[in-house]
Amino acid sequence: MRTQVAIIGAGPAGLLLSHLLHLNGIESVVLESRTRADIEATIRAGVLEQGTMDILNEAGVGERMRREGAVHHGIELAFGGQRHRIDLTGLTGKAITVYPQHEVIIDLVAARQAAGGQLLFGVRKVAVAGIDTDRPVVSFEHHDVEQKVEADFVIGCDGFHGISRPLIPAAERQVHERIYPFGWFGVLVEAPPSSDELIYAQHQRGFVLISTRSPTVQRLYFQCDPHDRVENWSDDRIWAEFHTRMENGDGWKVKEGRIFQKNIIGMRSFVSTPMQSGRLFLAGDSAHIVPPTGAKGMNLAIADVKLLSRALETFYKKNDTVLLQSYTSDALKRVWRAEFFSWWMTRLLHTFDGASSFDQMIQRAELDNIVSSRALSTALAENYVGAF
Ligand code: RFL
Ligand code: PHB
Repeated sequence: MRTQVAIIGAGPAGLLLSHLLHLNGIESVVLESRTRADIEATIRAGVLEQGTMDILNEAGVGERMRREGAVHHGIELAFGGQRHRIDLTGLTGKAITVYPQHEVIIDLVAARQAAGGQLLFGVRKVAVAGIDTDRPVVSFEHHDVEQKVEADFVIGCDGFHGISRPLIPAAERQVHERIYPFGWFGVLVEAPPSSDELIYAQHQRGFVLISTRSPTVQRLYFQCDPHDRVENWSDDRIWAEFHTRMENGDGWKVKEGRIFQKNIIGMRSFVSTPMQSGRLFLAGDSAHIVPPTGAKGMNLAIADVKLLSRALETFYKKNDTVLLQSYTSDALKRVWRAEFFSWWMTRLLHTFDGASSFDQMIQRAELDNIVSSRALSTALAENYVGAF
């Protein structure tokens, strides 16, 4: 096989890149190790920035998102027994949309298939050779048959555990990382929304996030030990934790329902640079991870591939490599701002074992400052909606 761009991984980054290239007349092949059913059912992110929606709309894959996504104009911060609204739209003129990542995946797979795109599921043993030549080759097994695809470029969109990042020679690579001493226990619940807007809550027993998926399905998280096990948490124990952390006697209650999924998510901040070497480029979680507190991961993946698609288009249309050469530094500007915001939200809202009473009072003072200062609320809102 021969193609212009070989893309490893059919997450939001790989699928959208393939589609954006197609819209510019550039051919690609996407290689995904999981099945279509699997990628379309994996529950992950929920929040799309305005800029992400704009990109999906411009790419012609936003129709269902506009119809089914819920536009939110604010979020709430809860602490000290009170809830405080951050008026995202009033402060920034922008909003966010709650539309689950797996729905974005469903829309992108449908668009690729409708356009006759080459999207191979269930591939195994993906390996890459020759990224330092202008004809790299990706080999893989598909339906037990060994195959090779020769390309002009290889794009690693294969997430944090993929094979692409280690292809960048260790001597060129630098990693910046922080692993947090807590995780999130996530549940999916059949219930109506407990709140019209997302609630980010700080409590001495740990952080809680009240999010939503649809009018009938809610997504709730609470801070937990990252080494804890789902089996240790009965439904009753989970609800008791939400009630204790969220309720302050004003009558508002987290709405219970049937819990149909439970998982524990580790938290890390991670950036690997450069995001390219020779003819290999990385996009999304393969190059960087943020803790989910800032709701930035999928938005960053989409921002990366927007830059890459423009750089590849400039290469193919004008034989000009300038944007390819500056890809890492262009992408990292946004990446580091999101790393900062995600780290800051995480530090602001979580309970740290061993925090002194001074640390705890400072955390509360920072929250108080944010909700009582228009400048600080605006800074939070600008970062949250991705206003730059
Ligand atoms: P993905 O989605 O991990 O996709 C990578 C794909 O590559 C495949 N793959 C391979 N394929 C072939 N050969 C190999 N050797 C392969 N190795 C891997 C995988 O099967 C997979 O299909 O990466 P991508 O495209 O970079 O997208 C990143 C996002 O998925 C991620 O950043 C977000 O989910 C993060 N995230 C959130 N982001 C947001 O923008 N807003 C949110 O509200 C938000 N909430 C979250 C989140 C992530 C969470 N978890 C589970 C970590 C909430 C949570 C709980
Ligand atoms: C989610 O709905 O899964 C979600 C929302 C906001 C976050 C993280 C996750 O910050």
